[in-house]
Amino acid sequence: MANRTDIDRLSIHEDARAMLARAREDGIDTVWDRLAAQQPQCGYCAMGVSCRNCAMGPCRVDPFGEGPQKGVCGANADVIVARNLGRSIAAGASAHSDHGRDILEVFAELAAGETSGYELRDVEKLRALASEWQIETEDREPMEIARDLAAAMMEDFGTRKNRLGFAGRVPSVRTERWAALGISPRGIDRENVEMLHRTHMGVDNDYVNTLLHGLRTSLSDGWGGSMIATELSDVMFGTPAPVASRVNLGALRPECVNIALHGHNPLLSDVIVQAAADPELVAQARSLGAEGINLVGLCCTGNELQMRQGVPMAGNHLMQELVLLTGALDAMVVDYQCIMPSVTDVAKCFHTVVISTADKAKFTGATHVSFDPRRGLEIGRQIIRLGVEAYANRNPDRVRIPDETVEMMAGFSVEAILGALGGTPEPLVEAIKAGKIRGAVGVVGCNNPKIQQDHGHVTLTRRLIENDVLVLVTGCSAIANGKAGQMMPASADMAGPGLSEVCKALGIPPVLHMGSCVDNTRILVLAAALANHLGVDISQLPLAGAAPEWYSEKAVSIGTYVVASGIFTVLGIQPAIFGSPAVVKLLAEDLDEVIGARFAVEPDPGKAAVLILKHIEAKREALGLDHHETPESLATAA
Ligand code: XCC
Ligand code: SF4
Repeated sequence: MANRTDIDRLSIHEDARAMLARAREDGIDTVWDRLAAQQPQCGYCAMGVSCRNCAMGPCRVDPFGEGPQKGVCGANADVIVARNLGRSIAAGASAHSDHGRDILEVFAELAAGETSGYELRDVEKLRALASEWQIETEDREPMEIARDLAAAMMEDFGTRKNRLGFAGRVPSVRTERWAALGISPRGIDRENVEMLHRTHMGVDNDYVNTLLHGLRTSLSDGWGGSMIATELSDVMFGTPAPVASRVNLGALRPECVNIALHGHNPLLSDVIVQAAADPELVAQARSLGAEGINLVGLCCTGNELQMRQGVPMAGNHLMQELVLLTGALDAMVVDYQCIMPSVTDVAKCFHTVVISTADKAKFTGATHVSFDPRRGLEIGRQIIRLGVEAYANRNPDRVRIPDETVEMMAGFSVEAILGALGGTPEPLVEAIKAGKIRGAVGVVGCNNPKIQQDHGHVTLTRRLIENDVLVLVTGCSAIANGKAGQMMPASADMAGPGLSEVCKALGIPPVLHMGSCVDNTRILVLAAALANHLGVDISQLPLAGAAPEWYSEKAVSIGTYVVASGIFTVLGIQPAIFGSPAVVKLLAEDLDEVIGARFAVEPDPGKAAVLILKHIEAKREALGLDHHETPESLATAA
């Protein structure tokens, strides 16, 4: 087995450490061992200067200027780095948008009356979306409206309108800027396909042009595919409202059948929640000696369920192997994205069944139950039954559940936030103007074993709220902050005096859970609403984004659409671009002039907080609001 570093350095959390110790005892490999086994990782790839886009290659450019400076085709470091980054954006945007399409297809089938287990839970939102999409709503049945809305949204994927249906949400200054740069997204599928085309050998050989299209590709995700995923999920599964829930491995219950729902798409997991309440299945679990059926979430499927139904959360990305090591998980049900192929290997060391459900995401060693929305409930029951049967094989002597759970609050959709504010953004705007809240920052994204698990998320968030910055979280960052106890109304005590006062008056936490990774669109919608309310561009607002521990291509797409939407974004992990100083300069400096925002990279979360606070104060100054001098380093209260 590979060398292990000291366990405490791998995660900030006790539950993770306890399971890492068990993995060591039992000789079970985890993501950290495999990272160690990969050292040293390829320096060319890390700098983005390797290319295998064609069979004249693979090629690499020597970033130190001694070896070759061009690939066989003649591509230099700038072209190679830009092409690689462009493909990453397209892969991430495709993942989100294909998730959006899957939701849309089931929504269309629901509207056609062909599904089982689905309903229109938020008809008010359906009507609002339909009017936004210019669909007649008066005197019409919800199902009829849904049919037309589905058809209109389908158009956005393979559109010939050359405009996205949600484009009306974007402040006009921003749409004009996009148009001037030639990066207005025309269609969801189109931009991704065009990126693959452009990055084929011998097409787009101008790195600036490639990267501008990268912005457009990401916008087709943020204002297109992901936004459709979020909005239709709300219509079908309910728009989230504040809900109390719990988090960490203690969410598993030794006396119950434990089933984890892992991945990103709520289509099946929502039905599984319904199926788990089936009295017949509960009786079956009891007949085997269990007290009941306990569902827990992982990653973003977990976020979707926690936001809407308060389902407790077992953990984020780096917990997916460790949850198996409790010996108490009977089934792990997976849909797609961020599910490590290793889960079936770890599951084999225990009695746990891994059940894959998406035909596009199969796993060797898993039991596949093909998802079909027409038989949703029946399939949901079948999956729960597999979990109950696996419980019979559990060895109680091997069960080790490490921790008491921590309480957290979820469910802050834009609707819920505006609701807490009394229906308009005005009180938030006033609090920002008065300086009680300096600004707002989206801290989002993944875990990456290159960073101590959750240290980046938790530390950056803490420094920001201490300095009166409201933090909005999604994805794995939400779970990290929940586990750290920063997401209850009482956590207002951790915040600076201004933010604390506002949170206490409203009864909200200083760190608001806005959902899954596709739900980063909720942050865009909120930012656009604030900008529109003030009659300014998004880029003028005291906002920022951060992805302190990102790993995935989806995170690359998210970071890019956030910047392209006018929001400064700090990454905690270096993207593979440093082999091209020109690309770095473009993304970290020149973009500011053309798009009003740029990227920065800062692995130290304390320093990242300083960068962000300086940015926020500069935006405040430009808006004519009071502004502070930000110290070069922040006192650390925690
Ligand atoms: Fe995946 Fe969404 Fe990243 Fe977490 S945050 S590791 S993408 S689960 Ni989106
Ligand atoms: Fe090499 Fe060019 Fe082919 Fe890439 S596209 S592998 S740089 S020849």
